[in-house]
Amino acid sequence: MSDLVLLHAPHVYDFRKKTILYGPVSDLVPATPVFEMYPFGLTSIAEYLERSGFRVRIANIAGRMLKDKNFNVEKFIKKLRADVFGIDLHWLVHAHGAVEIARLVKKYHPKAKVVLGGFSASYFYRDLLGYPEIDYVMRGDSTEEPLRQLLEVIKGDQSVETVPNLIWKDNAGSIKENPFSYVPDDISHVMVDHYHGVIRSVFRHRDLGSIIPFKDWLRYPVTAVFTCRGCNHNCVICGGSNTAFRTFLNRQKTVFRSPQDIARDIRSIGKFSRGPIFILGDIRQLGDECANELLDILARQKVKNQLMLEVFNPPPTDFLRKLSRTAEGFCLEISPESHDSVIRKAAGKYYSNEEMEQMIADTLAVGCGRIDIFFMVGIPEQTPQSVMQTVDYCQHLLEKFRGDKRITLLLGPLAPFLDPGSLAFEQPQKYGYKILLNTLEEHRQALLAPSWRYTLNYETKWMDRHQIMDITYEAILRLTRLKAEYGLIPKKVAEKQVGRINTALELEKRIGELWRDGNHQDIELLKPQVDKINAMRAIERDELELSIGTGRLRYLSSLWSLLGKRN
Ligand code: B12
Repeated sequence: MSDLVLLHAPHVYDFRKKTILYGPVSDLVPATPVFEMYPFGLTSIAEYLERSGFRVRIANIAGRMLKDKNFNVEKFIKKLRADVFGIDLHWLVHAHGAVEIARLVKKYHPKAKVVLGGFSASYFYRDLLGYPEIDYVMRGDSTEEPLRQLLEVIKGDQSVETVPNLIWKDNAGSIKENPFSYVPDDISHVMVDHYHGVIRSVFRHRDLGSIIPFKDWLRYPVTAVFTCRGCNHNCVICGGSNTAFRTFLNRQKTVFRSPQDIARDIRSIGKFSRGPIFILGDIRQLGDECANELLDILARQKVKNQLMLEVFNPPPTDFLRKLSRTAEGFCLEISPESHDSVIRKAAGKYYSNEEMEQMIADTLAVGCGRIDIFFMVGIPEQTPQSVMQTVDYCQHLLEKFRGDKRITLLLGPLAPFLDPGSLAFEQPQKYGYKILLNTLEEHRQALLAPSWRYTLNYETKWMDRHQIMDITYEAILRLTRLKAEYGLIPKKVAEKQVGRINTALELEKRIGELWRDGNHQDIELLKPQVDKINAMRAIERDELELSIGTGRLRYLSSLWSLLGKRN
């Protein structure tokens, strides 16, 4: 029996039975288009509550469904025993799945309470309480302590009206909003030992499958380390921007973890994994002093895992030099979004191509392992022509840096949803957007559409959703050919990707015709072809993986440290 079971739903339930051409919506993240990755915060919640004396279990339903096509979700949920079930609706892409999983929980456990949380739940909290199977929504980016209080009052049969950040229904069914008052400006009490917490849970429940964060994780065990909650920047399309945090998560100030805590996480991961570690959030946001301190500690720690770092703008040469001394073969990620600095500025990023190219030159010169450069389709002021010019610019970069194999150029669509809470979503006219879906239910239904083109929740003044889809495919096609031309990817692999995209385009066309005619039955007949295309792996996924050799996970070592022999 658990006090709390945390469930992660697939984007759509049951995706295995639906005919949906997903498109390149998740090609630039480690998860598949089912978005099986659960919010990392679930591990933080679980560890904090366990430390407070509660028994918590995480079950990645989406992951289990992906791994085993016969996995019986209802049977699995029926067997679970808990007073409270938590379901994340962090990413809006889970709008359909999260509510459907809540329904199944209530079907088999009518007396248990169902609580939803995460960024999208915090945004759509009123909509959520309209579904009878959802009892509570817990708002905020830091729910560990409010959840502890919720479990406490439920156990003691007391009223929930004292629990901060909670939205609930009283006996008459009217919605009650407790004060949104728990927004900590110090988070040193959480994420203290969450990596080992996860491993302990695997042993306790003898259930590795439910905890794996994404489908390919055992083969490619990349882990993440968080540096902050909140953000100092205001990218127009981002639902995790400074303004979004202020407005919907009530966080007025970004809270940073200390260099010591970040370094402790990295050390802790090194005990069970040799896989790459992604340090999330530009460490320069911590301030120069703290960023330097972190690098000094890491240098002393002699980190063996390859480190990946993201930067929000080009860092100075000194920083890169120091980084290379600390983290040999590090990987750097930057997202200029467009080649055009005017468009980049309209998206909320303020640096020139000269600055970026200087950074690329410096990063290569100091001996980085790789530099990833991300461009996006669907940003303000961007036309189809401009997207293709971005590919021209990629060619310019490959020319300038003589096809250096350490440069990875990536392009993807802003899809399937423009983030709720982002400036563009909240003030569409100002930023040239047209919002096509507003309520949670509209988003839920759109996720069931047979192609990602009809799922998109936005258009821009410069591109409608058909153009966004068409130009994305065209640009990826050309970029793929370009990479093959410069020897960045093998010709055979490029041909396979070109074949995959061309087949996807044919299917898109057929689905479009049938959809317009209202012939939904014939769309169903395309399921085998659609499933085949969905299952083909995009080349970008391979490009984004770092080589990690053998001995990636050191299970025995982690078991050893759990037994207390080593620490
Ligand atoms: C790191 C990150 C990622 C990582 C994932 C890490 C992970 N597994 O959590 C990667 C790069 C893989 C990623 C992918 C995606 N991301 Co992202 N990501 C972020 C980022 C930059 C930081 C998140 C963070 O720091 N979390 C801190 C951890 C510790 O806390 P947490 O997980 O949020 O959990 C806390 C609360 O949210 C809450 N909570 C969460 N779940 C639950 C559940 C319950 C029951 C309760 C009560 C509470 C609760 O309590 C937790 C603990 O306090 C944010 C932007 C930002 N500044 O926050 C975007 C962000 C969350 N991502 C976003 C998006 C859109 C995506 C993608 C859909 C993009 C795409 N199309 O591929 C995918 C989804 C992948 C998937 N699910 O399979 C949007 C979400 C907008 C929205 N409302 O939908 C954000 C806001 C901004 C952005 N555009 O990047 N992302």
